[in-house]
Amino acid sequence: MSRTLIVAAAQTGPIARSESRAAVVRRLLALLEEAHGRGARLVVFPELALTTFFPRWWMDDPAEIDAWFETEMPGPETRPLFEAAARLGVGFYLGYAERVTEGGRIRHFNTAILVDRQGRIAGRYRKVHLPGHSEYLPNRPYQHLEKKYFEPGDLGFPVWRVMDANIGMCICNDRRWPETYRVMGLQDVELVLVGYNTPIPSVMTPQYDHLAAFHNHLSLQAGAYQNACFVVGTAKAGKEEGSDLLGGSCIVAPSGEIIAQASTEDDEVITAVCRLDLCRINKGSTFNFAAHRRIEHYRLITERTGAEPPPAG
Ligand code: CDT
Repeated sequence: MSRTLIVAAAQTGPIARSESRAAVVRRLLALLEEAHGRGARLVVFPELALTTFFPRWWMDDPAEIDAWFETEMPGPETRPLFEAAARLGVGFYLGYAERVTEGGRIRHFNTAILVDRQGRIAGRYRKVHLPGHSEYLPNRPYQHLEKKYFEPGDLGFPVWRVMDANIGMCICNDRRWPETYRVMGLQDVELVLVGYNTPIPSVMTPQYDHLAAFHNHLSLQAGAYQNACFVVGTAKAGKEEGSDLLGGSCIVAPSGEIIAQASTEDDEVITAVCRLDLCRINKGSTFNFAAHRRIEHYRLITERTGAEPPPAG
């Protein structure tokens, strides 16, 4: 029997610094209800979906920093999302800043959770590829301080069997790295969920600002095609606290084709009917890993982090 899942990307427009968690959750609830009304059974919200993209600001005061983080999930402000998931029978992906005490120490992660249709947390992912910098950069319109406020994720790239599908998660900059998708591809992933905040101008590569939308779709489409899976990319978009955030939320098929795309930089729901068995076309042919991968030639990928030129000839 063919498996079909209607999936939604619930893009948000900008979130103001002053906007309360309760107000943001009301916006997310409206998007969840709209997605449900359009038949969606899984909704993908952005990275750091509960607040403005706070890594753009330098902060020293630990209390000021911690105010951006959630210490419980669900907490009092986010519980209505979980209740709506259970009431409507709609799962969701939610990105947020996670502050947790583990092994006797306080830890900060850029995290996403997968909530199932019963309103239970079925999966947790912590962002592995943190972009930006940890020191203050002068003469910039804003900072990108993810390396200051978060530590790299420690959970790898798991894939969960939920909602009758193999589902994996990653966050924003992770989508630019082929390793992200391939580790999930090796767990037979069928649906990769990604939330993002992509500031323009980029602190890292202002030379490529005019290509930001192209590089976003290039990465999502390549990940989907090369691993024969659907990819759902959801932006926080628009002008947020003076900083432009890329939109372009989209849903990509295992063929690499974009099958739904946002047309605004505001709160917007897009949906697509995902026939999960389409993943089997390339999982059983061009990208049949068991038949074609040559891992004896891939050792450098896990043995070497940075590029080294060949010895001079
Ligand atoms: N949030 C996030 O990961 N943004 C990065 C911007 C990188 S430039 C410092 C992205 O890949 O979109």
